[in-house]
Amino acid sequence: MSTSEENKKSKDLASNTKDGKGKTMTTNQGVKVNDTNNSLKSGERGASLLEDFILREKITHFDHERIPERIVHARGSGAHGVFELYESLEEYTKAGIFTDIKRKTPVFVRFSTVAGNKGSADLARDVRGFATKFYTEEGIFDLVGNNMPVFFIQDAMKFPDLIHAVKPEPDRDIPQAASAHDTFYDFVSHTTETLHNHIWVMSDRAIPRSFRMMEGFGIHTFRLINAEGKSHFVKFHWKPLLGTHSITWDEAVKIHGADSDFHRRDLWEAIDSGQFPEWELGLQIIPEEDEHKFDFDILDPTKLIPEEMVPVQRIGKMTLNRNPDNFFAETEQVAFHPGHVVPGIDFTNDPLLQGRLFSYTDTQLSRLGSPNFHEIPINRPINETHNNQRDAQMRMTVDKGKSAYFPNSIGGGCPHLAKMAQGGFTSYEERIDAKKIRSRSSSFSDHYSQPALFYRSLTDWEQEHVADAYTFELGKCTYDHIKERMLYVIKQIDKDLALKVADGLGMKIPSKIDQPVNQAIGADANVEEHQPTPKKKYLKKSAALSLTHLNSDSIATRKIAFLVGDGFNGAQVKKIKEALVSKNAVVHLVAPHGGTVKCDLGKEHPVDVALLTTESVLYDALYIPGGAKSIEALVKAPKSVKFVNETLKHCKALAAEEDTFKLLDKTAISMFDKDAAILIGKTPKDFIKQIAAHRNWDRQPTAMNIPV
Ligand code: HDE
Repeated sequence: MSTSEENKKSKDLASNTKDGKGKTMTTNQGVKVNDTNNSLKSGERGASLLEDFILREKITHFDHERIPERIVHARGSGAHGVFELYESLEEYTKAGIFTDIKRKTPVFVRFSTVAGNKGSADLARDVRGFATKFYTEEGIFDLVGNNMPVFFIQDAMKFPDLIHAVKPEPDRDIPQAASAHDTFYDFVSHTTETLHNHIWVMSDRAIPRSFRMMEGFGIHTFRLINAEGKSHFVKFHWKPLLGTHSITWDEAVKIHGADSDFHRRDLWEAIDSGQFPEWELGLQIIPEEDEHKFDFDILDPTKLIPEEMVPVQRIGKMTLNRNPDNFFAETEQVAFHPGHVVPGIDFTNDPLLQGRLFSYTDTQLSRLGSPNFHEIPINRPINETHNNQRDAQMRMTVDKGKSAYFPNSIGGGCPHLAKMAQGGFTSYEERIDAKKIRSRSSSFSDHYSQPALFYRSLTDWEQEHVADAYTFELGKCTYDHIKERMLYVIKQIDKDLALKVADGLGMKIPSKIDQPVNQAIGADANVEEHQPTPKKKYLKKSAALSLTHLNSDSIATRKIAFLVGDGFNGAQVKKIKEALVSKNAVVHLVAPHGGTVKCDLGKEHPVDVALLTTESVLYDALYIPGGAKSIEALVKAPKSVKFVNETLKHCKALAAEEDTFKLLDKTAISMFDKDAAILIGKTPKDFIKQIAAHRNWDRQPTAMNIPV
């Protein structure tokens, strides 16, 4: 049975899917069309006639093809899939997706960047959205998360300020999809609650190798409610089975030019080739009684719960196994909402989550144009829906009957209310006894302990990348007072980090700054007063915060370039290629010219891509087979030296045969201890091990000095 046959949502979408193959062209009114190339005119060279309904329909539809792009997360890529549960969580929740292990719940996932426009480059330094729509038998559950476990702000009221600060500056509309500019750092330096999410953005998490190799987080604390009505707090995590991997900033900048659709293409090609990306869903479950046992407030979305304090239980697996049929109909029109929950899942009072519960319907009204957006095929649930909501623009459903109100007798009292036994939604009866107040809880005021924990938990090379990122971003700012404020607040996270950044900027860290450090929580509030001094250190390090924590020895879908010229050693290429392809890696023959390339056995091989039209940054590893003539040809193609040097600079796996030194001697290889930098004449097994490790960061100190 094919994937789409067994997936209830794919079956449901099929009723709205059209294919024009073998069909006659018609107007939207069903009239057959004989000519779609010429408008109706008064004579061959005469004026066009208004009565031409075929022209009018074609142009009118075209004129209205665009809808407003998402105000944030405009750039995105989606895929269909399925979620399967490992074991029932009945003890904690009555939600069918978390209790019925026989189900294959259809999902649609959309990954995105946040700040850039719809056509912006994929490799911007940015948070990634990771939004999952579960089409459950009890209705839609949307888990609308990010690839970082915390958010910039604590209260929804600050969201427009945050986004206005990071988006292009309003007078000149630059920079596109970049946080490295004055308005963003003006905001961040005045709003210290941002610093935790911000340091994640300075880390390599903000430049993932692939959507398929990043974690996802629900961020807010939610509730699970069991059949007895008992609540547990929960945090949601997605753990990628390919491990977590990132690229370097130098690669990101170059990928912008070489292939600005890098992540979109990567996701599409992996699914298209049958290499389905997989994530395990992990839960951190916290009993109600433990709400106040932490050194931070679990309702504060700028805080994570270290996995060492509450372990992540992996409860099921999501597999993305089908590309969309139509980008607009599916990926663009999909409408997520953190308020789409099913019985067994409920909200907490996290003030950011509460604000989101309003925003997501509101935004669909301007983006999709009608409260009937739930009828768009990608958005409609797989179970039946019935209520007395009626009409509005683009209503698709033909509701029968006279009564559109409740209670009624004319309609036999229908649709009738779900009794509890039939699984109706009942909100968790949280006890509330409080004064109405516009303020921020002082339990949210510790803004430095967790960014410090994050930085302490990184490896040396990760820390180095963080320092470089701060230096780059602040280096792009033009106001000195903004940079000084930033240096001051970075010092509160980690003094050595601030010193490195100050050094890179050629500035000094000020010992104090004029205005209160946090103006965001209220005009007269100085959050410094609430800061724990020294910073809290409930954990020395949290291993789970480093990218190195989630490893995989798989090289599936890794792209490996074979640099070849005419006369390459055919036997060597065959052996290495077979070994890599058997592990589901993707091998490309990259040659100084297009067409075909001849090996020393006289056989012609199709060139996958000519050197001129590709770049090393699009690959995960490089192999150079022997063959005197081939090496001669590569030496004559100067881009091959750049290709090798960049592979070295970005600390990627590099294997070559003994007789390739005529080329290698022209590269930066002499800067390294050769055995550490390159595998010469080694077995495919060694190469595979290095590719799986993703990068050899021990090379980094020397690699930084390669001038490419
Ligand atoms: Fe969103 N966010 N957000 N956000 N968000 C949107 O909804 C908003 C927040 C996230 O692929 C918008 O349909 C407010 C946190 C993702 O379609 C909008 C606040 C998290 C996506 C909106 C937040 C997210 C969005 C724009 C603060 C991680 C893309 C288009 C109160 C947990 C979903 C849309 C997709 C999209 C508002 C904060 C994740 C405007 C007001 C925290 C992944 O409604």
